[in-house]
Amino acid sequence: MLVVTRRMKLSIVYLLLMVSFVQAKEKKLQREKLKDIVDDISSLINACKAVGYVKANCKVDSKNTSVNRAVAFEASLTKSRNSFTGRVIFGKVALNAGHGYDGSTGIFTAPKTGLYVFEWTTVVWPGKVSYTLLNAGGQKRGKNYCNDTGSSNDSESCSRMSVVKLNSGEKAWIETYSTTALHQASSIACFML
Ligand SMILES: [Ca+2]
Repeated sequence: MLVVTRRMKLSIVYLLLMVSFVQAKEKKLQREKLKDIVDDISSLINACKAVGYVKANCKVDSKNTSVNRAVAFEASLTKSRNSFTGRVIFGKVALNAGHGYDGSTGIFTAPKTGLYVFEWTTVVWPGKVSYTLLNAGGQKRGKNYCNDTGSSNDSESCSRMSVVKLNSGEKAWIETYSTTALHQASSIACFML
């Protein structure tokens, strides 16, 4: 029969203490390693923020992609128009990111404050002239004059780009400044910088 002596008991207790001490030390080391890794990542993110590589944080929000944040539209005429004045309604809408453009009125309403780049191309056929400008936030900007009354029997295509600052809710559209004819190939594109 095994006789457990006092000395043996002490040895077992000592052994158990040693084992748990080593385990605890290992756990502490693992924690420290993990902390080092987290610290490294944090300092990397802070460095990226400092140089502007990361804007706010590293969270990936699937609903906050650049396409979903973008404000941009593109549209063209649904039919040619001869001898008219007033707002030009580009009714055939190909893109309307941010839902700022209304194809039934031709009016763009800025969904947020910022700089907007407008480009519109007017096409006129022989003997015709178009006079258009960008009305942005109540200001008349960027005249686009297109004239095909010369001797060459072709059409003309005239483009104009204009950059404007619009506050959220301000409106912009293309309008005529004299009697105008526009071929249905005429179009507009706009994006927020
Ligand atoms: Ca011509």
